[in-house]
Amino acid sequence: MAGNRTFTMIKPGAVRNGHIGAILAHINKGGFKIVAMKYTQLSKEKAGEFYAVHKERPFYGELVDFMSSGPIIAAVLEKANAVEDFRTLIGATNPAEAAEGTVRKLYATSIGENAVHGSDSDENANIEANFHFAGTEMY
Ligand code: 3AN
Repeated sequence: MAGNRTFTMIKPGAVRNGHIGAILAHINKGGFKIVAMKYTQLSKEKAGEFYAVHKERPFYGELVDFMSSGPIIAAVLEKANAVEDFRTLIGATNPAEAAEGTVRKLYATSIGENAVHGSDSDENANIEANFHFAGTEMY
């Protein structure tokens, strides 16, 4: 059965470009409830740990530098079928290929700086939520 929670980050580029409010509104309009949220900055070490699955990819260094380059919004979202529905809401990894009206189409500038993160499975959603939040910080 599909889970009802996913994890997201509004990435440093979208924060720098002033899109926090618009992206949160988009998330709410999409029917997601925010059950945890913080405004924080990842250290290089923490960003490296979060994206460890991509360690062998050529863009890993760039990704870690970017994700630690400024503050982010980290949040846990709740909705039926959360992981899949949120990935539909944000659109393809590459904003050039993202569907009209998706968060990445509207607010991302490139594949590397693609505005938001969205978990790719229920298992990873749980791991990623616990990476950023204590159980007592999720409501
Ligand atoms: P998604 O975030 O859509 O699940 P992943 O898991 O393939 O995509 O990639 C994780 C992150 O790595 C992306 N959000 C993006 O910032 C970065 N990334 C993925 N592919 C590339 C690429 N070809 N060049 C630069 N950065 C990339």
